[in-house]
Amino acid sequence: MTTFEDYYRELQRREGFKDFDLIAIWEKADVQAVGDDLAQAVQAGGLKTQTIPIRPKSTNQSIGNQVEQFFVERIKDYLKNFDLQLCSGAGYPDKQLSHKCSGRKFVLEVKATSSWDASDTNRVVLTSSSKKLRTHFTPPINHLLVTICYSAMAGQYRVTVVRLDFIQPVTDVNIRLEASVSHRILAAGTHPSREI
Ligand SMILES: [Ca+2]
Repeated sequence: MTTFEDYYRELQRREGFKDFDLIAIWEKADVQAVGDDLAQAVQAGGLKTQTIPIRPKSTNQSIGNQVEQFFVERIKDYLKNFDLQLCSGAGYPDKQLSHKCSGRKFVLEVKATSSWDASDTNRVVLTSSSKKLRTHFTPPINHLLVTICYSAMAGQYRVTVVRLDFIQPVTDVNIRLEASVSHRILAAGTHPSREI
């Protein structure tokens, strides 16, 4: 296993960028402030009691997306000290939290899952590029992963648990190198090709 900090160092080396400080240590006061505001908003917005509207015949992936969208849209109205915003463009992170007073921005990635299982080894992909971090954020950059757990009882979907992970530089991550091609790369390639 690698730490998140080591991953970013290696990633930037591969991307050809100078070492930019992409992950900072969470200060205790920020962990408290962010956690408290999210907790009171979950409570005030009734996020664990509301029924989540899910379109009939949705796939599991689509249900997860609808849960996430419901949660994000609703909690926005109840946060007192932070603004939850989309982080525009594809890739990590999908959201950001802005502190209303200072304007300080926190990286926020939201995932929805049907249950929290401490023995589950399925991959939860965070990032494969530093582009958005470098263009949207300035150090110190704190990363928050919000996992929304939901369940369906008699066809009614509800949020059961909202788990916050304040990711630190020393947090362990798995790295998987991937190779990909594009039509453009293939078209420009010198390997034999043939169209039939
Ligand atoms: Ca997401």
